[in-house]
Parts: sequence; C-alpha cells; structure tokens
Amino acid sequence: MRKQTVVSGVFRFSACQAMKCPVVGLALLIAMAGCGDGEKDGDAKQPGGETISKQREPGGDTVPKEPEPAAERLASYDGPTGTISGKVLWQGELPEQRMIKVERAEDHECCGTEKASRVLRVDPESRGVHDVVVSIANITKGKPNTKPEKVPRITQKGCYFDPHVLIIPPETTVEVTNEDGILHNIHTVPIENDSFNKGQPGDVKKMEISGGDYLWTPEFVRVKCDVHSWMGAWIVVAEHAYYASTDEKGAFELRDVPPGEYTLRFWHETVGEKTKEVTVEAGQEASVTLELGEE
Ligand SMILES: [Cu+2]
Repeated sequence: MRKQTVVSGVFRFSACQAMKCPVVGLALLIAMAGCGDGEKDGDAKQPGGETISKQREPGGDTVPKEPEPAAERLASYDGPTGTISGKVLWQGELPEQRMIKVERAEDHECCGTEKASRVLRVDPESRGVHDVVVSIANITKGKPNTKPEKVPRITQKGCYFDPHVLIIPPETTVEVTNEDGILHNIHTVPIENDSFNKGQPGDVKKMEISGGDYLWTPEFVRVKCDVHSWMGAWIVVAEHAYYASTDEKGAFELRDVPPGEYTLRFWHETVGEKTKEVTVEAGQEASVTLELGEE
C-alpha cells in the first residue's frame, strides 16, 4: 500500500528502522551451516541476541537527501543526444581498509574470521571510487525509465551482497539469491517505501522483493543483513533513467542525454553529496572527473 507520509530528516530514518523489524527475530531462530551447499544443520543455534543488537549499520553515516522533486516521468524526447562519461577518483592518502570480525563461529567456514568493509572501496591503482551514484539532477526530458528485461538480482555470496549498489526504476521486483548455504537476512530500510525484512536460510536459494509492494517510489533504500553487520547494499529506486553507479575503477556513463546544461549529482554513502556542472552537446561525449577524499 502506498503511503504519503512526509516527515523529514534523520529521525524518520531511525524511527522506520525501529518500527519495521518484527520478522527478523523469527528468522534468526533458524541457523544454518556450511558454505554453498544449502544443507540444514541439525545443531542449529539461535544467534546470540547480544551479538545482533551490537551490530552496526552496514552503511556509512550519510543519509541521502530526498530525491530531487523532478517529475516521475520525463517529457519524451526524440532528438539528438550526447553522452556524459566520467570518473570519480580519490585524491590524497588512500583510505584504510576496515576489517570486521565475524562473530558467529558457525559462519567462519563460509565467511572467514574477518571481512573487509565494502562501505568505501577505492582501487589503489586507478584511485577510482566504487559505488558512487551519479544522476542528472535537473533533467526534464529524455528517455523513459523502463524496467530492465531481466529481473535485477542481488546475490549473497561469500557473505557479501553483490552488487553493492543496484539501480532500478520504481515498481521493479528484485530477486535475491543466497549462494552461501548459511542464514542471511534481507532487511531494507526505506523512508518512503515499505520495509522488506525476511530471513533467508541457506536452503532458500531465491527470494523476491516485490517492486509494487516495497520499491514503488524513488528513494535510496539501504539494504542490510541483520545476521552479518558488514553486509550492506543500496537499492536506488531511480526517478528517471539518468542514473548510474561507478564501477571498480570509478568510471560511469550516462547515455542518450538531450543537449543542455545539467547539474550532475554524486552520492556516496560515506562521502555524502557533491555536484558538478556539465554541458552536453548532440553527438558529443562530455567528460567529467570528480575528486573525492582530502580537500
Ligand atoms: Cu548475512
């Protein structure tokens, strides 16, 4: 059911989390073992409540701002277009890789004893910043925001969500697979959308987050696994088709852009938001480089 509640700020974020987690307790009663085989463990234990409650949010501290108040559907445009391509690069000293201890002994076989945080990933060679969401903030016309032909998927493998950032149009159903054979939990933490919160034991290989029920309005939706504190991802329900995320080299591309002057909006979960102006000309490629890190 669609809600029209409008409350602003970080408090709303926390309140949503507090109110929308009744399912996980039940889900955590089932614990699985092994990695990738999906067999149930006869000695299943309930994960310690204390461990779970101590776990921190998988993402950074930055809560994305509200989506720009652009029209949900852009005016159609059939004229010539250009491309925006670019990179997001880290300047200055490279960030230290944060490691997180795997507390549940039954998960060590699958996850190892510690995991590298994926909240901020910078490629040491290219200095590219992964998982930055790039969008055109002030676009009013262009291609339609059509759903992908193939159902978008988040895979849980090696105790990570992959991809870390998934961009979808509103009302797109997302498939979530578990290749690990241990208990995970898919918990979305939206503001405007409704929260999805279900355990996914090792023998449940596939689940779906219904787009119509849980991902129907544009928003940056945090995804976390309540069993494993380092497991985080973002589902970006995009308000139009001009959204992209940077790859492991920090590169991105926005195609089929009508000529014009635009504000590019960059968002990263720990770095926050930046903007950059760009001019697109028909048949041309506009190149943009954004530097993050030490100012
Ligand atoms: Cu997990």
